[in-house]
Amino acid sequence: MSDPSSSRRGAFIVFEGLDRCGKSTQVSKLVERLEREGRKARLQKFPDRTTAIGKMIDAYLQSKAEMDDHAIHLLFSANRWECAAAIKKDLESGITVIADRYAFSGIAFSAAKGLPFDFCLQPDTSLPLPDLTLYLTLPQEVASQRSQFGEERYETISMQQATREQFALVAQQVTSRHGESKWTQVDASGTIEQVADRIWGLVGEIADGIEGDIGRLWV
Ligand code: Z5A
Ligand code: MG
Repeated sequence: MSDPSSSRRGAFIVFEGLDRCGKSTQVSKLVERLEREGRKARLQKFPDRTTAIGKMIDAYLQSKAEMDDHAIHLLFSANRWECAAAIKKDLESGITVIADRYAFSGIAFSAAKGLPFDFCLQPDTSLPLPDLTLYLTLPQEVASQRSQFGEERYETISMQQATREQFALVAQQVTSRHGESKWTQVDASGTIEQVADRIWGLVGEIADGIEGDIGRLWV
């Protein structure tokens, strides 16, 4: 465990992946495990449906409201920006922040709908840069059989396939601009415990804190 008097900041770890691959389950498991080991950790879900912007996003996702594709894309980004200062503050005070989706979902889902990739990338420029993104992968047939798949907008096989292709382009952008260590693909098949152990092995030392400043996304 890290020396509490050290000047290390908390790590920013993001979970990404297609629907029902187990992100929310694994984010909770990781936060619990870090806390059990005496480290401070906080979960940050995106979209954060509790804010005023988040409520508009929630209505859109549940098909209770319609919105222009560009407008909803910008709202997803605005929802991250309204949480950015709190994320930075926590990282600086030594808390590990674990995000359940982030800007990478924003790009992949909107680009899959047909918006230009560069337009999708721009609004999140300069947000806190994740120190590690864990991209969970699971065969579509397994994900589709999990509970509640198909209840919200985007939860169709064709949309998931298009989004998978866009996530591959997002991964290229992250690794070429920020380095190979920033994006790691994780096999999300197996039991919840097996996946959690796999993830624990990948998180490794960064859970003890990070030396150096928080980076800026795409900068
Ligand atoms: N979206 C966007 O367009 N733009 C953006 O900028 C952002 C998001 C941030 C809602 O996201 C939608 O918003 C999403 C992307 C879009 N659209 N789609 N499609 P969300 O994060 O709120 O979605 P969600 O409702 O949380 O679902 P999810 O994230 O897709 O699911 P998950 O978190 O990956 O899976 P889970 O909830 O952990 O697990 C699903 C079920 O499987 C559950 O019953 C678990 O108990 C079970 N499970 C989990 N792991 C296992 C294992 N290993 N074995 C067996 N069963 C398991
Ligand atoms: Mg989830």
